[in-house]
Amino acid sequence: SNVLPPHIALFPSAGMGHLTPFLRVASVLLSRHCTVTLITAKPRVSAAESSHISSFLSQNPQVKHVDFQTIPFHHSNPATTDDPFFLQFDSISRSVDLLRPLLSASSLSPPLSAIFADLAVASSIAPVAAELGIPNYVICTSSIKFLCLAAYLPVLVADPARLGSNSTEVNIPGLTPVPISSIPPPFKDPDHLFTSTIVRNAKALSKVSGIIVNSFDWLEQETLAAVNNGRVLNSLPPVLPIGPLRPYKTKNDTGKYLSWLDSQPEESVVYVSFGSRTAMSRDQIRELSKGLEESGSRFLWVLKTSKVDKDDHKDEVKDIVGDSFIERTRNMGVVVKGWVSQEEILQHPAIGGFVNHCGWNSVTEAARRGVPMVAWPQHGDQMLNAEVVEKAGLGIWVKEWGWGAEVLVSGEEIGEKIKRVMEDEKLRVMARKVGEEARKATGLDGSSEKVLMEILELLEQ
Ligand code: BUP
Repeated sequence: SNVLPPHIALFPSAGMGHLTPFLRVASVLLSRHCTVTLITAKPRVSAAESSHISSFLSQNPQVKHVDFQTIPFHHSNPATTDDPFFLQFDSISRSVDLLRPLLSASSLSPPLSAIFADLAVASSIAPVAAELGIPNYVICTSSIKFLCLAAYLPVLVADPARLGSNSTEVNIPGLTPVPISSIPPPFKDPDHLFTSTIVRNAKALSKVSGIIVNSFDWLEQETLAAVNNGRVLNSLPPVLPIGPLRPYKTKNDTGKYLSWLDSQPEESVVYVSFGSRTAMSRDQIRELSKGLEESGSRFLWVLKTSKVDKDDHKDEVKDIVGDSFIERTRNMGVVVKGWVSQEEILQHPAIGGFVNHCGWNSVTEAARRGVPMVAWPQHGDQMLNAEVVEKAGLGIWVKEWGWGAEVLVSGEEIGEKIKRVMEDEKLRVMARKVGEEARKATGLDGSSEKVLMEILELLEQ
């Protein structure tokens, strides 16, 4: 027969944690000969998003690009957040009507076989896709565990006592109870923009053809089985794990830290980063620097002092951590500011441990290499992700450290945990096993590879 590979439109929302997995999916689809249209919203929140979109498009000139201007955020109620990423989720959702003409069969050739849209914009794109007669999938950029909480959130907010101060845990059918302390704090306020965004989009999930996730069967086996057996909510479409997604090819990184890594012994360096959206307090930065020094380990530390990278130019590294720290640790570590190639760093043989906030992309990158982590959730979905990390044996999570901004963790404790992750052979072996399972999942006949093939076969034209 005369089948054509599908033409798929990818529609990420704001932030590198969302854009990155979408570009990875784009690159997988291109390698399977699909036609890809990338939908992006202007203005972009961070400089990193702008530069990654441009370089991806220039490296993959066959990708069609639909760039649309969003209507600026306007809320009639007093704003419940000033987080620019949450505000942008909302602006994008409110502007999706502008996409209708751009996605119709008369504008895109060949016509679209499917739209893969971010969970944060699912409810707004669903009616557009339905009207145009295009199958609609959601890509969830977090863990399956968090997806389940998000899907069930409409039920929880309808009964405020369940997330109230008297509850100790939250019961979601089919899942092990979630401690109330792990629930993203905004979820306790139904009016918070993050909560209302998730609730609105969760309600649209029953209308989509499937929910694609950057996870793999082995990593979240019980959760995946529960959700796909209809135990969480029987209205949910299939959850389709195709991860851990491989990085896409980028320009060669020329960061000096890579040549420094080249000269370090195998598995001797702890890599420290808290993702693209966490601004750590100066006090916590000071304790972290003590911890690194006390651990006695070599380190590569990516420092961030503002939520959006555009605001992050003011202080130099030495102004933040102090000249004397740099001097004392001259032979032990490197502190950098600005964007690094995290995937490349995590794949480097010199890296032996990872102190991280458990943004889901970071977790999947650590899983691919089997690098043991110190999980230190900062906000949002990260405690649920940390639970996955702990359960899989990919690392340790000190629950008493709480949410990043709420507890000041001492240098001594940090040092102790880093030492453990770098020296505990049992942890290393368990993390390595995660790496093996990750490679199996995406290899020939692997669970994720099979799911991907099934999706593509369904969408062939
Ligand atoms: Br910062 C930084 N280099 O310097 P997460 C991040 N990354 O490659 P987040 C770099 O961005 P959300 C840097 O490898 C990962 O793929 C990193 O996503 C990459 O966390 C991505 O780990 C960051 O999910 O996003 O940024 O907090 O809050 O949406 O989870």
